[in-house]
Amino acid sequence: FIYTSTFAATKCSGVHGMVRPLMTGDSASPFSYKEFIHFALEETKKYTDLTPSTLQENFSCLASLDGKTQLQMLAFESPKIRLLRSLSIEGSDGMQFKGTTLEHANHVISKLIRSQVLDFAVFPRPEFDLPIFCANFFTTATTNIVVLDLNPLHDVISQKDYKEKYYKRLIPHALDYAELLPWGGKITSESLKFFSPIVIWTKFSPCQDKHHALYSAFKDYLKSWLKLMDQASGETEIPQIIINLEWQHRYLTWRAEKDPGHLLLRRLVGETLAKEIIRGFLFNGVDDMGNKTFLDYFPEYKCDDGTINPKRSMIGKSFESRPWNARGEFISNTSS
Ligand code: BLA
Repeated sequence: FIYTSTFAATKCSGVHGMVRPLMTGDSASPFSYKEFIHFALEETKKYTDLTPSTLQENFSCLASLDGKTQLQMLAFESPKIRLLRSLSIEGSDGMQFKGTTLEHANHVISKLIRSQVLDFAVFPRPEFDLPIFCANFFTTATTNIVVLDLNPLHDVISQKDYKEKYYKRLIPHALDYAELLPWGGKITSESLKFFSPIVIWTKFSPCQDKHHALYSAFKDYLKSWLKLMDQASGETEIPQIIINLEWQHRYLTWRAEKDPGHLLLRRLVGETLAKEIIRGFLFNGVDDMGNKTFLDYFPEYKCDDGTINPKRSMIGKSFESRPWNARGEFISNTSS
């Protein structure tokens, strides 16, 4: 349905379901996330048959309003995977954004020289309480912002059995990355509840070593997720399936409303198309997996007039250092 958009973003000649080279001039880019996507698809195919999702027909490849950025979207499903989807964005020199009134947007956007974005996620079907695979990498010439995690479907702070089930064996492994990809500092406090004890949250200036470490971590985390998926047997009890469904819907609802990338996406493709990409593609399911609204799940964002507070965070940023210890225990925000 994106082609009916009133906005000027145009479809480009991407090959259906394929990752293909992007942009003129991108040969000089320091790196690309294409190899990450290629690896992810090939590795996943070792474990399961991937069928192109119907979303693939609606969303595939777009050029941004400025014509200098390309958005590439891929979507698949499998017997245990409700949706595996990827959005990658590659920008070129001189990418321009016009007409913004938001100073912050201008600040962020002014740094978007040769930017690369990867938003890669795998959502299990509701019969499974598997974590959600989540890789969000935002890269400019000067900065990398990275979140790589198996986002827990259930609360890992209060539900010890869930934490044991999926993370216990992975925790020592995750610590191996802590040196090269250290904790990225204070973070939107609400996000923490969506992260697991093995989350890699980091920021760094681009360099080959870091990029290499990130690629290794991405491969390791995806392999770990695929092994968990392989071993998982689907829930047959309806009440448990409903609980899984609701928690996945809650997660989608959070991200569809408050993900930090939305502002940039809106600047790139316009308000209407960004909304379609966010609700119809990236967080597909938000409009049909449950009836609850954002404010049902997160009432603290309710304004006096009943609207959603546009602030990303009500609590503010905290967690200066990693709030999980080496045993994967949550050590609160004592150091925040
Ligand atoms: C910044 N992205 C961030 C930050 C986090 C995340 C934690 C740091 C700012 C903060 O503290 O919130 C990522 N946050 C997540 C994820 C979850 C979460 C994955 O709660 C999951 C539950 N990032 C993208 C895409 C774009 C993008 C697709 O994934 C752009 C199209 C951009 N992320 C982006 C930008 C920033 C950012 C521009 C800096 C913006 C800012 O700090 O305001």
